[in-house]
Amino acid sequence: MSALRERAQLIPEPELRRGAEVVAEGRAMARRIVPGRCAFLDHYGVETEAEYKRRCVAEGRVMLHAAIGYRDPFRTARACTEVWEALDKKGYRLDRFGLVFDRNMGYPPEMRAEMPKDTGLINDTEEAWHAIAAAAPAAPYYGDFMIGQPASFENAAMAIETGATMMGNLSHFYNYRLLYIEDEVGRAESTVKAIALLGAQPKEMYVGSNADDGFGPLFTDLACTFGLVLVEKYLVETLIGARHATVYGNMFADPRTRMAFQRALAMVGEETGPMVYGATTLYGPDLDANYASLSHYLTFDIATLRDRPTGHALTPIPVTEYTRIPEPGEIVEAHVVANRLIERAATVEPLIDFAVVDQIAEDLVAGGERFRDALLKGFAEAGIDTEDPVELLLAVKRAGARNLERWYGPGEEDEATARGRRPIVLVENIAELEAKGDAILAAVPTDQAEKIAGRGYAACVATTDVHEYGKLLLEHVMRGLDVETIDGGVSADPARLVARAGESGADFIALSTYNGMALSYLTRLREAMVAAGLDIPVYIGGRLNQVPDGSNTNLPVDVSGRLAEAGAVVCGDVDAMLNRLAGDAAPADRAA
Ligand code: B12
Repeated sequence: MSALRERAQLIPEPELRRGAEVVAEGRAMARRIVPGRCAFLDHYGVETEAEYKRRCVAEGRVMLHAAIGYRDPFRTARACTEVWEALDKKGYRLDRFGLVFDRNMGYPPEMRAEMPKDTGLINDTEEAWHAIAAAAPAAPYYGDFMIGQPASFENAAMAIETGATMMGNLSHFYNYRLLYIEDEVGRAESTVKAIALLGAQPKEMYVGSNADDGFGPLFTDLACTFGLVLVEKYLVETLIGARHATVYGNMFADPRTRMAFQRALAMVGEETGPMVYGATTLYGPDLDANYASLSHYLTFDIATLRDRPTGHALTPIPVTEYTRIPEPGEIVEAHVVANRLIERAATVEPLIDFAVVDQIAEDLVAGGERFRDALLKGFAEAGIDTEDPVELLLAVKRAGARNLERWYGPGEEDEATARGRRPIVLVENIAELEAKGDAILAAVPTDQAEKIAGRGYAACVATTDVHEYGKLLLEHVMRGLDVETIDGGVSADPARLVARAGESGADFIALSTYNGMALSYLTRLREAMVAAGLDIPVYIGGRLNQVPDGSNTNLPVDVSGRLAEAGAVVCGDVDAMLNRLAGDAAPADRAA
């Protein structure tokens, strides 16, 4: 979309329910849905996690967060107890658990039985919610597939009634699309209604938003990421009358931007942040190397959280993160590393010049405010009601990261850059991904490159879930080899992907998958291809695993062999596909 001229480009619906009505409905429900208790609140004698966080900041304590979530809620509850007690025995305290829901929890409860399941936690009964709440004296933080999803309201209500006072995850509204369910307007209304419910509670409650789960990973300018946080604070605090708290960290590999983002949040008054997430993209298959990455990012997170507290807890990521969801013992190990680094922190701080990162933080705040103001002004000029939370949320989502940065980025216009603007603070991920793609292209033997380019291929590239980097990398490499790239979508429904590949005359599908559903997705895709009479190769790569049905470990296993049996071309990396494309019979020959 070259420019935003009129409302209908983003909001074609002639009629939308007024946001104020949805907010009123959510607030009214607070008479019926009241805060419950949990082991954490009782153990520390507090009313809310915010109260606890302020107490810890006053004591100079750096708090700690652990992400956890196995399909079986009772196994998850036992694991929470096990982790908390193991650390307690070592004299360490775990302050909060990030309960990692499965995508299945995003669906309205009555649909879940029929919908896909991946590797995460599924609270399928009230007993399950209560078991988690009672498992250990650590604050329960439901941060995935909660607010932002079709079941925002139902899940927020259960979390409130079982003692949670902070919960995620507004940014999921932008790109955490669920398969087989379409209703964006309904999802926006459920999201706003849930936030209004939180805002009307008699206690201080927060909706969290992880900038990295949303558009963060797709911007090239971190000032846009920070700007979207400011847009969300306006939406939640001014339009809905609730409280907003920011999570970030998954996609921040550089300590300068990690510290600067936290200090920028401090500069705009954030003081009860949920957690700073670990630098997960630093992790690879080598566990020893991951220990170094763990210590690296934690050292600087600890320093800035001690120097300029914002209430955020640290998140030590277990070293097995690259491969699969970690075991409880691996979570304990990572926390021992973090606690040891906290003990040594005072020896590091005098060596850090915070002025360097404060300068970046000031740029983020100034650039972010320009982004927010330009977005609200641009939307209003196009006729979008920026005082209506439902309409504003829909417009942000439908504009998408690329357009928002191109239209409202605070950087100077420069058509030589990826988004037509020079980033104020460069997000290294996209640049690194393009460099990775260039390296792959540079390594392709000339004859192979010529063969592929000469074949006039058309590739339909898609992902099964929110993980878009594999797809962006494939598209970059395909374009570099003169292969036409057709956008098959992110979190694409199998039937829709087949229709797209068919109507565009694609020669093959390149599918990237990460959430641990590779086999069930491929099965549905093959069924849709047979039904549509589409007979083209399917190349598949990413994390090719899945939790076997009836599994007693709840841990995913590799399914590469079964994917090949089901007719897919299994690729450990991009080269594997390039070799096949060069080796395979040309598209024309195949059609004959
Ligand atoms: C970045 C990331 C995210 C980001 C994604 C940002 C974005 N918009 O893309 C965010 C934070 C949003 C995210 C969310 C989630 N994530 Co995540 N994520 C990761 C992480 C850290 C990196 C994955 C990545 O993109 N790597 C970059 C790619 C380019 O590198 P690569 O994988 O090495 O790819 C190579 C090959 O695989 C190949 N390739 C990839 N695809 C294809 C396809 C073809 C056809 C070919 C030929 C080659 C190919 O190309 C590359 C070069 O060779 C991994 C852990 C890790 N360190 O790998 C977890 C991970 C994949 N995530 C995981 C999970 C569970 C989730 C969530 C479900 C968590 C939750 N409950 O919310 C959500 C997803 C929700 C949803 N709606 O789908 C798990 C998957 C578990 C499993 N399968 O066993 C992992 C392994 C982390 C973990 N240990 O728990 N995630």
